[in-house]
Amino acid sequence: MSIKRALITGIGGQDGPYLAQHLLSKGYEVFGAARRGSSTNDWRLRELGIADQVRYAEIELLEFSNILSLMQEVKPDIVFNLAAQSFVASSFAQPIYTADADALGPLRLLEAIRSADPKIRFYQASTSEMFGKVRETPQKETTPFHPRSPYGVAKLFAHSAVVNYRESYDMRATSGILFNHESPLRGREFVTRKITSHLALYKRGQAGALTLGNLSAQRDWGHARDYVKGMVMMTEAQISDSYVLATGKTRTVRDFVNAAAAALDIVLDWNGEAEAEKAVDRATGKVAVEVSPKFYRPAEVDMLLGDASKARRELGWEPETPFEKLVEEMAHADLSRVDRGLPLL
Ligand code: NAP
Ligand code: G4F
Repeated sequence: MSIKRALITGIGGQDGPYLAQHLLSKGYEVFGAARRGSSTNDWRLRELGIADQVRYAEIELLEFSNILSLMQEVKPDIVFNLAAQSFVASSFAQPIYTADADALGPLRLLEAIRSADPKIRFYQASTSEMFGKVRETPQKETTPFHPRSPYGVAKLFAHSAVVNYRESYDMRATSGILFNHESPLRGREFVTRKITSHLALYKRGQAGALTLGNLSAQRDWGHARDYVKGMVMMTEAQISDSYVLATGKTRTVRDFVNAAAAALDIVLDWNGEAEAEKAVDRATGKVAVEVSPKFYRPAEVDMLLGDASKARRELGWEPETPFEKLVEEMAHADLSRVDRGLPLL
């Protein structure tokens, strides 16, 4: 294998540490790039026990000179661009910042690579959010895009830029169109971890009812640990291309709540519809889950369901973790954190 030095942007997020762990296990040297904050955000790398095995660098997606000097100093063989303002709901409140980071950020990286060393391989974290108001089901690489959020619009620009740089400059740039992937390292603002962390606190009497938005939204949820393997397969392939990674199964937010509650031995009885829908805890008769329009989005992606047969056929990638195992792992990890008195980060 010729590729040895990998640079991961967004190392402090959910996927960065799993990717770093996988690359380290394959013998890569890993540089993790994060933006400067007022404190170090390395709890996920510490949870995986790899904080000392990653070399650190600073990156700000809005700053071209910083990105160019990073390429010149680190001299990576491959760059995985995972950094992004990745929370869809926030992109409605911060559309211009989101476009700068998520659309122009990857473009800055591509330009810096073209200038520093066009042989550097590039992976862009594209997303099923680009399918938005879906034109066909299941969604695959050839499905037309119809983004429904400033985040989806920005990511579609970046995805198109990757294709364009591949075609224009023969660059080894690849785009992974990943459907939702979750884990115990997921940020608490995303619905899955919001559910598991809140229900763990609820189970121990440390929280009241969980308030959610659209319970009927459907997502194709897989495990982040499986998806980072697909990222590496894409970049090690002979030909750079775009690939969908997905499980091929879709579930509602309500299904996720039920699975997480079951993993924590909470039995829920649902009643009502839309904003009046509620889940009552059978053991206590109290409301455990309720709905607030505060968490609705100006435009919703109602249903995502991916077809990863191209990745299966050309890369040999398969998702390994079933939905129930994913939810159980997340719920048990959060309950264990609560029981150990750890802050839920
Ligand atoms: P995440 O947990 O939100 O991590 C994103 C990272 O990007 C964070 O560490 C964040 O740093 C960093 N970042 C944000 N703005 C930045 C900026 N201006 N400059 C430098 N760094 C910045 O996301 P994830 O779940 O790991 O996802 C990784 C990538 O895959 C993202 O690009 C996401 O959009 C994409 N994606 C994710 C999924 C999914 O289901 N997880 C699916 C499809 C695509 P701070 O810690 O400082 O905020
Ligand atoms: O967990 P979510 O915030 O994830 P969303 O919007 O699907 O985006 C995630 O997946 C994308 C891939 O398709 C990534 F590109 C993106 O970066 C991110 O990782 O919301 C999932 C669904 C939505 O339909 C939302 O309306 O859950 C619904 N929902 C219902 N109640 C909620 C809530 N979402 C959040 N965050 N919080 C709620 O209370």
